[in-house]
Amino acid sequence: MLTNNKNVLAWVDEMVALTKPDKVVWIDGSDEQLSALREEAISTGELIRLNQEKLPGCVYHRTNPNDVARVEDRTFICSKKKEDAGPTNNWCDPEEMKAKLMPMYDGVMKGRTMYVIPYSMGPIGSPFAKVGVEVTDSIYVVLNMDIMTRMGKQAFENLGETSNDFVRGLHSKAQIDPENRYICHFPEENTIMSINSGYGGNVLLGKKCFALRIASYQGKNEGWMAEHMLILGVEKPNGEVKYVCAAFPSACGKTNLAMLIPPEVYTKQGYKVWCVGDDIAWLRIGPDGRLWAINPENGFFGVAPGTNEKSNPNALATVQKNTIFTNVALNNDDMTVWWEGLDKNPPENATEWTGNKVNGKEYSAQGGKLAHPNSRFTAPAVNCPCLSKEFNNPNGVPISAIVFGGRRAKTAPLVYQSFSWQHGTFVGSTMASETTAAAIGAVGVVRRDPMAMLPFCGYNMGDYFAHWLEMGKKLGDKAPKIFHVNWFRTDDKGHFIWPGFGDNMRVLDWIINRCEGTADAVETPIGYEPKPEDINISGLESEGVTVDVVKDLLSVDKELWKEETKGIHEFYAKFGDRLPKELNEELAALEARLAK
Ligand code: GTP
Ligand code: SPV
Ligand code: MN
Repeated sequence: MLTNNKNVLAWVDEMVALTKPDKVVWIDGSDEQLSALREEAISTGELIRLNQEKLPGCVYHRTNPNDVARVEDRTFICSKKKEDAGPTNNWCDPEEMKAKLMPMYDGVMKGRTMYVIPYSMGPIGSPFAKVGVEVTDSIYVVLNMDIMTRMGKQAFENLGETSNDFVRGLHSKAQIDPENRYICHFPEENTIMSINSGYGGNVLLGKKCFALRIASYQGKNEGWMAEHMLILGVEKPNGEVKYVCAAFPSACGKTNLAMLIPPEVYTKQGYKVWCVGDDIAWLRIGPDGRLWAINPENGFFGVAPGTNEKSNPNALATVQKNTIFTNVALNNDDMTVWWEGLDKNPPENATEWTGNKVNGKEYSAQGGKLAHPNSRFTAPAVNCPCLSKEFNNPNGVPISAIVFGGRRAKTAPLVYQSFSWQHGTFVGSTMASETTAAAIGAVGVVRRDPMAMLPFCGYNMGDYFAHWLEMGKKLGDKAPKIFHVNWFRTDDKGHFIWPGFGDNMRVLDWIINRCEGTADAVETPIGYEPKPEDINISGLESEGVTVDVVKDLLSVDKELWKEETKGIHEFYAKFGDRLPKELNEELAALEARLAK
């Protein structure tokens, strides 16, 4: 036992009595303990040791093929009142859900070991940080939590003997039965229950379940925000660093933007980009009245496919050691890993993500993909060559700009700025994006995903929008400026027009100049846009990007936008009187500007 906290001890006792493990192991986080667990998992086949010369400390894991992504239709917010979960969440009465789950958890760990994982979201001792305790029957979960959080004894340091301020997380793989898979949140009880999955977002309970669903609810009550945002710093040639948060839906480019390497025209002048976080931001108003952000995580759970030397060299460097690879392909010749988009040489003697061995070129006959589209790496933040020196700063970093974005083939332009915080809240609340492989279900379907939080908001999103407006009022003229970007506009052949990745720096540059008041803008019905010639395209000639192309990327098709407002009306109608009236006013104002 690593703590004297009475509430932790009582809850763990209760979980032991419920799940009846053969053995209980408290995770202190020591190297000896973790290497023993790693060896145990290797001996049972749960993990496969990779080539220790090429990939020191790295291991490989495959989940059950029925268990490869978040399951939004089996994810529940169990608040006492249905209205408090709101129209965008699955809801179930907490007692009813427990009545369903308890028999499933009863004795589920018989013959297994229960691992008790204390962890901190946020640097230990930070005023932003929060403690969680996850009990699980999975070593894979323990080893991932070690990378993704500040895990072990240290997490209990500031909890004291009587505090009840920790998030309880109960996880069991059970039988990995998709029909009985549940990811349930009890925001009013600081509790998460996950069963029948072994996949990332469903089982690393510190991540989406706590740091977004539970924390968003805590943030509303305590006056701060938990957001699905990356945090990056742009260092200018004079050494000054400006921090930006960006919310894009799952698999829409957060990790890539957070680790961006600027194009040569910028590096020559001395610009650098530093990564503070790639997925989640906790934001508070600081003593100076500005908005400050920490990354509550300690590692990256990133999408593997598409990661390569050109698209994201920093991510590739990050995953060369002490990394867990999940559902990528295995090269059996040299025990290394491979995924689509890594290079043009798929291994011939490979095991694909499903566990099937494939030989030669046969793999393409088996659905064409060696790695699952949502295959991932879990890598320690300290590995990242561009990690910000503020990464562990307990007070976080001050935010100048908030950026929203998604995958839109046509409607949304490359970039625009909102007229105000209130208008920016409207822009975020009406975000839409094509769905990706990060969640089970159809891919490529446009859906509303406000602030990229649709699957992650732990309470009524109408109240969430009101909380955003409230935060804006508190921030006043110190509020970050709000922008919207879209890297994913396509031409008539369906190809992306904007080169993206490192070249997104060119858009960040305009954003930062707008925050500093040094860039011009033109007013359009949807917001302020750069003059096409104010996006620096020097060096992009070879990619065929001209001022005319930028002009095209910035065009606003009024007819498409009028269609868009219809969709927004429909979406807003779901919230009834929980929708803040300011947002309907913004919608009416947009319609009036479009009608002019
Ligand atoms: P989650 O971890 O699910 O939250 O995803 P994420 O938002 O961090 O997305 P990530 O950066 O991993 O990118 C997901 C996919 O989008 C990858 O296949 C990338 O190659 C692709 N992508 C990222 N940035 C760009 C870009 O600027 N342009 C284009 N065309 N694709 C991009
Ligand atoms: C996402 O889907 O946004 C992720 C991966 O970051 S997961 O941890 O599975 O949620
Ligand atoms: Mn994410």
